[in-house]
Amino acid sequence: MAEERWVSEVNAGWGLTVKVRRQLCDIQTPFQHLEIFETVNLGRLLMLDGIVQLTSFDEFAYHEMMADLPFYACARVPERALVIGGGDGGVLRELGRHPELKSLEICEIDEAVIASSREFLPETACGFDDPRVKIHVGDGSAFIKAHPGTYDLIIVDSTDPGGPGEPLFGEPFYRDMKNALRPGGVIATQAESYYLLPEIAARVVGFAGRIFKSSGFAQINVPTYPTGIIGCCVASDGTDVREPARIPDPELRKVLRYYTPEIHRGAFELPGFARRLFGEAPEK
Ligand code: SPD
Repeated sequence: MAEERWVSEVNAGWGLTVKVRRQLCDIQTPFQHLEIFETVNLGRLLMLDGIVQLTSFDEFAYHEMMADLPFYACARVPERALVIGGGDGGVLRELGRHPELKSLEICEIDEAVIASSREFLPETACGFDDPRVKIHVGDGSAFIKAHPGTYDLIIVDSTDPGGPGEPLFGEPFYRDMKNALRPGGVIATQAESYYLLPEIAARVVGFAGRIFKSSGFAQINVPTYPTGIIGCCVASDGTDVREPARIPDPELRKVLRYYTPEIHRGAFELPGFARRLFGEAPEK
């Protein structure tokens, strides 16, 4: 009988451990350690530098919310979307459900994430098969500076700070994203867990609050991220991001597994301590 193996993400004093059957990929790229496993109960698992990026079991929750919170918050129908990071293709797959989008660009720093995801995570990486997708390999923070006034949606599907995603957690990058939006455009960024990394969550929510007219932290339930939740910071100058401006049509509602207009509104409703962390008014 094959020997049982368990792999763990150890992060900020927490551990999240998953039983795996075999390792499919184990490479050191120029940027990070990339591993893909076949798990016993959760499908495939992608780790970068020992941090869980996705499992087949629950990646839909994160990817639908990262794509559809900004898509439906955008007051005018978005036509041009940019994903920064997101080399597994999951956010692209979700954006691809929207025929209204005329172009889907991605700027991913690590080509190996795209190649390995296409090879070992086809159900997620199918996002790359959409003919509207244009791939740029490079540094997202430099890319955004070079494209003022270009995008209706900018979605930052980054790793945690400390690795190649570090510049994506700085205030200058948030200002550059604002400049890269078309009027009324919306950004959505990976904003960490208020339980696991509260300082980082508060930092990005603070940038967004200072730079954009409307912003908020939306929580997403993802059981295979330590603490079981992760945040999406949504911000815009053109709309109240907490309120969907449009809703999915009935056919799409049957396909989506996590996003609903009710979840859109509800995701911004936070527990009292998190509201205080983010400087929101305390409960009356
Ligand atoms: N703490 C882990 C955060 C990972 C966010 N990126 C996930 C990539 C999935 N497309």
